[in-house]
Amino acid sequence: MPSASSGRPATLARRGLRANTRPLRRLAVAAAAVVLLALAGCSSGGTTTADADSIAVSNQWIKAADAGMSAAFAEFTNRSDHEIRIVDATSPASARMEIHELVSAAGGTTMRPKAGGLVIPAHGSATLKPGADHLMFIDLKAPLRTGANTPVTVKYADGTSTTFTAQVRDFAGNQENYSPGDGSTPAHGG
Ligand SMILES: [Cu+2]
Repeated sequence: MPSASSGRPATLARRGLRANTRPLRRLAVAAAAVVLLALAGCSSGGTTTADADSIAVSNQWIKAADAGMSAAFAEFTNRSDHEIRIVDATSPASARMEIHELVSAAGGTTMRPKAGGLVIPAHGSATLKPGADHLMFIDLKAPLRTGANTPVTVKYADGTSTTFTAQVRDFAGNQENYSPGDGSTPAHGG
């Protein structure tokens, strides 16, 4: 009954769709959904490639230690076109790990947690080495013996992570940074 629904402008449109245009409309809706999915896929692919997929780890090794603290070193190469940050590290070898940097202080060089984590520049690399940035093992659960292999996991700002295995090596240099003799915990800075 046209009179019953004459007050609603939508009636005409609805009636029109009721004919043979309905399959077309359904097709249009499906097509729009596909376009939206494509757009979503496009934008996520272009801007949020997992950090872990953009980082390569090389030259990794760990300083041998009997107890307490030690350090892991490595080179992280970023093949993406955006900066990537390592914000955390863990290993079964120690209770926890910290990302450290060295700073000059009144009493000499000391180390402290690196604010904001370790930045790996776009199309660049970050090198962790004795006397510079490093991943610190805190409270070793067992001695790190020369030749053993220990896994280390680094977590990126986007929540993805990379686990690499590093070999324990003897290293006599740069003992001053975390020598147990000079009150390592206070110097450590937390
Ligand atoms: Cu340290």
